[in-house]
Amino acid sequence: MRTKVAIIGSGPSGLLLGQLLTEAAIDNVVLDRVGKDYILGRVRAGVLEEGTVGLMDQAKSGAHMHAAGLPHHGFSLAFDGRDHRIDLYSLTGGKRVVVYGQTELTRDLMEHREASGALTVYDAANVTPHDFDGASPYLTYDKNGITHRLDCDFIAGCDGFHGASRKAVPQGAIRTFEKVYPFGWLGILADVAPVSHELIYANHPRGFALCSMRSETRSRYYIQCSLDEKVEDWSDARFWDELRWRLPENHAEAMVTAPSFAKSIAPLRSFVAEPIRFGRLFLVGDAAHIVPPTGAKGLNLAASDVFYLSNALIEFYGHRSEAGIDAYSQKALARVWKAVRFSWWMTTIMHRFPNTDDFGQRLQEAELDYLVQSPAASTSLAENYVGLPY
Ligand code: FAS
Ligand code: PHB
Repeated sequence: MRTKVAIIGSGPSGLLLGQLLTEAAIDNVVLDRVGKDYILGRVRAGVLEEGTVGLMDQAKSGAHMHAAGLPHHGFSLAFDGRDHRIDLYSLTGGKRVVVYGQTELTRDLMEHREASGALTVYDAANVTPHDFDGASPYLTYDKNGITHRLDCDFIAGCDGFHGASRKAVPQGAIRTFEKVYPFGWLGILADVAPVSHELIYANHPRGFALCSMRSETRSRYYIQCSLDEKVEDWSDARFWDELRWRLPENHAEAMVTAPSFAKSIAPLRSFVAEPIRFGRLFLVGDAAHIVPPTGAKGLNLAASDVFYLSNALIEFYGHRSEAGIDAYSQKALARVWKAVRFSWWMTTIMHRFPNTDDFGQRLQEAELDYLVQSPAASTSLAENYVGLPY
């Protein structure tokens, strides 16, 4: 079998890239090691930058996002027992974010891909990139007991942090940067009205908390937890009590609870691989970088990588120019590192670190005070949160 672009991974990166290439009449095949239901069973991101919204429209997959997504013009930082609203819309000259679950976005892309007739191979085992340092790369994979070969011009490694693509790159050709945080996020979903119509990021002596949502009837809540916590040790009652402790009184009292589902603990890390182009192989999204979810950047960085790579491939097939391909790694990583910085910074000011001394704690408090009292500081937060330009 042959295609122009072989895409490993049917998550947001792979599906969005596949749709943009299909819209540009560039043949592509997406392969994933699991099935659709497993992918749609993962609960992850919830906030889309305008750039991501625009790419969903360009992929002709944005209708449900516009119908069900919630445009948000601001969010609150809660500390010292009260809220401090960050007015994204005013501070950025009219920009906003859209609250829409990654699960729904992935489902929209899957449905539009199916309708387009483009090929997706699910349950493809042992997907392995070959000869990507030459002009005739190919993939092999196992399915139904048979080993298949897929010849292609390019391979897009959209297979996430634990995927095969980055591992296929020779050790000496890649450099990685990593920071692991000494805590995780315990998250739940509950079919109950959110405690506030906007997101609340809370810094409390007991730890960080985040009040988010998926719709006006489905809430998404997180609390910072230690890395040795186990989901089974967290009953709903214990979770709701801890969340209330960490919020200002008005929210704690107003909170409506309901049985939770999708309760899980996610570790937090910052990770970047450099470069992210190796001959005819490109790393995209979580295969190339990971950020702590505090700044809501993970999914949105996957989208900006796809923006750069899809334009580069469209330019190659349209004008036989390799300029975009040659610039992909440098352009994508320049934006990635700014988002890595922002996500690290927001994580350091909003979480309680186990070894922070009194001096460090006062610094964090001063940073928060400065942040909400200085228009310049709030503007910097706002422009990073809505998403820096591509
Ligand atoms: P993904 O990991 O989503 O998709 C990779 C795909 O490749 C998967 O379907 C996988 O099955 C497939 N794959 C892997 N190895 C393969 C192989 N060898 N062969 C074939 N297929 C293979 N971001 C936010 O912005 N906000 C959040 O709140 C947030 N929460 C998160 C919580 C968790 C637990 C995790 C893990 C991530 C979270 N993220 C969050 C980040 C997340 O949204 C990612 O940025 C996003 O999923 C990136 O999309 P992809 O790059 O497509 O990678
Ligand atoms: C979410 O709704 O899952 C979410 C929102 C904002 C974040 C992280 C996660 O910063």
